[in-house]
Amino acid sequence: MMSFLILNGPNLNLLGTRQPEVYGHTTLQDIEAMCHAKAKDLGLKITFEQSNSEGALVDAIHAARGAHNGIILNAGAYTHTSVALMDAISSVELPVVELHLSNIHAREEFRHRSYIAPVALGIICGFGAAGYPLAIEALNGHIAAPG
Ligand code: CA2
Repeated sequence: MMSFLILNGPNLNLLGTRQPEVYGHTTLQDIEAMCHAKAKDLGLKITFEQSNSEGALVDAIHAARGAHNGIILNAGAYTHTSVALMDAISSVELPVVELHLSNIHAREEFRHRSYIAPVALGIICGFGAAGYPLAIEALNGHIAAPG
């Protein structure tokens, strides 16, 4: 069975509890349930993780090699700063979908830069929590019919 790692970065554990005007009312637990429902529909297995620590995210990306067929990554603020995450993605040679709840290009200038984008298969942003099932579909479609 195909298996995807859905990896969430810093502060995303706070979703639904603060700044609902930016990030909505949906909690990360709600999003995890949405992802499991979509995975069941498509006959996939998913592992859903969150960490506030850059090193733990690097470790999770390394561990995905041989364990998962692809990664969906919302790296949070590390998206805009982390050469370490970019290098980890390059090293594992797995397809990675970069995901954001908000449209990072419609926000502050410092969010326009992504260290993940150059090593990602594609990017989904601006669709809120609905972006997660969209990313699962996109990754599944890419692996079924690459190119
Ligand atoms: O839009 C996204 O998904 C982001 O990855 C979210 C990050 C932000 O730094 C990126 O630029 C875009 C921030 C996640 C913080 O989530 C919070 C949730 C509730 C309250 C405060 C922060």
